[in-house]
Amino acid sequence: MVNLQLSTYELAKLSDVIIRARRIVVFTGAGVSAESGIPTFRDAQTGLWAKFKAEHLATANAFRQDPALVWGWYEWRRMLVMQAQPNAAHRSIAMLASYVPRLTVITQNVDDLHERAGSKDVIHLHGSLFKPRCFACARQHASGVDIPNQPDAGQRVEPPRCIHCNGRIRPSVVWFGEQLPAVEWNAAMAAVTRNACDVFISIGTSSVVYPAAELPFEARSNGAIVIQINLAPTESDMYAHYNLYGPAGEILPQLLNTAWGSQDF
Ligand code: BV8
Ligand code: ZN
Repeated sequence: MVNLQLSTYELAKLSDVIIRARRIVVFTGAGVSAESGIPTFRDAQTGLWAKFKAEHLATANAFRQDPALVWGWYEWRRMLVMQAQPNAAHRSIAMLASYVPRLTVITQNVDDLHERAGSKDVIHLHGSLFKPRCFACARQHASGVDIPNQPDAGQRVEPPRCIHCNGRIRPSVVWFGEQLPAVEWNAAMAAVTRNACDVFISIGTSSVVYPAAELPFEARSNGAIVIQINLAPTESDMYAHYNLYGPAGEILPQLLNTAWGSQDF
């Protein structure tokens, strides 16, 4: 049992808020996949990338300058995800859908662990590792389901070429300086504004990347009770009514089991 750092009274109050909620939004970042063995975005990069900051690799310019370096990094990450399993946090989020009338899952992550845990209609604000497309003509590329050729951390891998225009294939993620996909962003904002959300649970994000990091603030200003579950304090602490510090794979199941008096999560 992990210490939820709440008094008995606070835990009872929070449990009541959760079980009364009709519309819950769960918003996740890289920390929700950490217990599946996926390095978080700002953890020190390993191998060749140790001397790079993720922010500098996750850009169109980095890809233009050195496509093999960037494509190798994404193939290494895709391989890690394909070898990983969803963890207790992903599974609890998927299970939560059968406990509330409306659950919306919004993620900044480019992995598919929410889907593999059973979550449906996940809103990916920053794209996916699994739908590569042509950098030149934007047509989708067939691959993305093959096992990468086992790139080691730091291996450069030449990106494949587009069969239509011979342009280089890129990951279908949103790089820094690129617009978020309008459909996904509008769906995320619709889920937290105009009093659409009773409870907003932010899990495993440092809340430094915009505009995604606006969501906890939007939810709170639209009347939601905001719960943050994170290993450490973040930029969103001030927007949360409850800050629960610790591993998501322990905190979230315990919080939901306490709320529903169950052992299902
Ligand atoms: C854009 C995909 C318009 C690629 C990513 C204000 C408004 C608009 C834009 C900006 C703005 N200010 C600055 C900007 C620019 C920029 C930005 O936000 N920069 C930051 C660095 C300041 N934003 C953009 O460029 C966005 N585009 O706004 O378009 C525009 C257009 C042109 C010019 C200007 C504006 C695009 C942003 C999307 C970038 N792409 N990912 C890829 O994945 O490779 S973002 C990247 O960061 C990942 O998606 C990641 O998910 C995301 C956020 O990081 P986190 O998920 O929070 O991960 P992190 O490692 O930081 O934290 C993990 C947390 O988990 C930690 O707190 C840790 O303590 C915790 N944790 C760890 N283990 C556990 C745990 N918690 C619980 N349990 C555990 N076990
Ligand atoms: Zn093309």
